[in-house]
Amino acid sequence: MDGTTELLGLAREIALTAGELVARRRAEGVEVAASKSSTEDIVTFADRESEALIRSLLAEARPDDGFLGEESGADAGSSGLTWVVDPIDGTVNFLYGIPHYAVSIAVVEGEPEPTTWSALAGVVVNPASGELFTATAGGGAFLGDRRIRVAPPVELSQALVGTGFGYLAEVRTEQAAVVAGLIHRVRDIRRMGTASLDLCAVACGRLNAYYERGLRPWDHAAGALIAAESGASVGGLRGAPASQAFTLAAEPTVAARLEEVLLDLVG
Ligand code: LIP
Repeated sequence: MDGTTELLGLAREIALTAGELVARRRAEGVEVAASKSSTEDIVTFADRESEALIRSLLAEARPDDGFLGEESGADAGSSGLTWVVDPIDGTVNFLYGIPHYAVSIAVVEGEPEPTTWSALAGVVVNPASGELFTATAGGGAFLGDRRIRVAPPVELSQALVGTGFGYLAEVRTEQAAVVAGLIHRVRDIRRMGTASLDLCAVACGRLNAYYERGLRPWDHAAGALIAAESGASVGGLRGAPASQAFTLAAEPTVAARLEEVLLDLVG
């Protein structure tokens, strides 16, 4: 068993354990702990509890690795590997009881910077549905035990496109203007609220494309690897890597067609 397979096994085990906790807390009722960048950008007690659990299990199993989490920040390690964690991606869906949120865990090599890291393994689990998406670098992408592939190319007018919006009203207004310029050019738009699951949706053909501006590293670390391993093109605009500036995932032909329109709309 090579190191990447072992890393995936650990990520899978910990994501499932955290997912069980998250599902339990949802059933018990969810309380907001605080707001962050805006009143809409909330963190629940379950977010914090899930990340603390993940962080402690990783520290026990891999004490020399680094950690980068949405709620508790970063610790550099000495091994050259960093675990990038979103303890509950889709927090607003989780708060409202919309069964579309995820625990996302990735392990990357190099600096914990999306534009330079090499993702080695990633896991995205939806505690509400039980769906578990996984991938290792060069090992393919899976939903459960089933290998998943990006949907075949389609004309842009037939593409079902996912996207998301930021927590600042003025940013959402700009993002909505892009959607307004795009929506008549594609089959339809889906805003499902969880970047990691949107990337996994591209990986298994439930979306033809997904794009978003403003994602944080933990939002896309695992989902981007899963999408790339499914055969999707994953990156930013103009050949840049996926980052907070822009993330676009789609079958390569669809990605090129969508990027051309997006470049006109975002400038
Ligand atoms: C969410 C992302 C989603 C984005 C939301 C939010 P969070 O992450 O997964 O794609 O549109 O605004 O950023 O905050 O729930 O971890």
